[in-house]
Amino acid sequence: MKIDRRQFAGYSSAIAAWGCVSGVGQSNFNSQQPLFIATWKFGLPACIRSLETLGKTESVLDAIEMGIRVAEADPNVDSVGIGGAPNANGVVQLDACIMDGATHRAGSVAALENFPHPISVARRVMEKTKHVLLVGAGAADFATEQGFESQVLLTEMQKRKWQDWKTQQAKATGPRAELAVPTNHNTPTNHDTIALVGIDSTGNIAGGCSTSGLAYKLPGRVGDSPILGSGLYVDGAVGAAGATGIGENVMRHCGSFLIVELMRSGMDPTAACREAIERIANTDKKKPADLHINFLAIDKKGRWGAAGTDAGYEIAVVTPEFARLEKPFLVI
Ligand code: SD4
Repeated sequence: MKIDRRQFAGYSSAIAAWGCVSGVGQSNFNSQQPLFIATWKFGLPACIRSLETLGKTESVLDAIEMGIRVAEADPNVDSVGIGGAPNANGVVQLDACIMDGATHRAGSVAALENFPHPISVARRVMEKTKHVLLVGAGAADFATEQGFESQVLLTEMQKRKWQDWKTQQAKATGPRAELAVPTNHNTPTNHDTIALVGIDSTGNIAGGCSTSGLAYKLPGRVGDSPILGSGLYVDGAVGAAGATGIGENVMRHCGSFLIVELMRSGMDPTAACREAIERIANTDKKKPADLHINFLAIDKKGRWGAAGTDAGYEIAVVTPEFARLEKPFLVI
């Protein structure tokens, strides 16, 4: 894609002028312009970085990677990268994936320890190996070989919260896994996984997802986020979808793949996200509100949409003309 540099400078200042405006729902979009959307409030600076990166390198994959790195680098985003929530043993294990719609190339890492930017390691898996997914110590060895620098990811704040959880845990009964559910849904902060998908002005689509996973998960547990088709799926001929929420409720249904297939059959992005949630709820015989699953999607036409079961769920939408947070369709 080609963005005139002066025009791009104009785009950036337009975004600065718009700031964050609350909006509702999805809409049609001029497919001649790039578009990035991401989960949660912290998706906004990430998507802005994506748009800026696209203006510089003209690569939608670069845009996805650099956008997600913004959330990974922020210690106040407490479920992604540095400052992410640890597992039951107090160790931060990160999951991420990246996927290119045109080629279906993809890379993932899971249960990666001590590397703050799993999205970049995932991209290296895609570009430098014949594999798609590396996990645990193998993923960490690969990251070291590739020159990524390791660092301590557990912040003092997260350590204190984990210690409090351990104290409560000692008093509780029942299987540990039952207690390993996020405590942050429906809270004002709603810090969760970042799923970020985007399209450039020539219709190239890509996406990525990055998370520390469910707080206090069993060590070695991997959720939906690095699993292609679950936490993320991109098909250049159709669109892209991503997820946040309780991964087990997404990955048993290949949630993101399902949404892309629903869009292929003609649904718009919001309708596809709603249908996926309703189908999962029906199959599981549960109320949607009990599932804690939230989706977003874009299609090849440049339309975007989202639906979720958590009242606090919001998405960031960034184009050269505006940058804002939107309230997705709530399915309860
Ligand atoms: C997971 N889906 O590991 C991720 C985490 C998340 O709300 O989004 N939590 O299950």
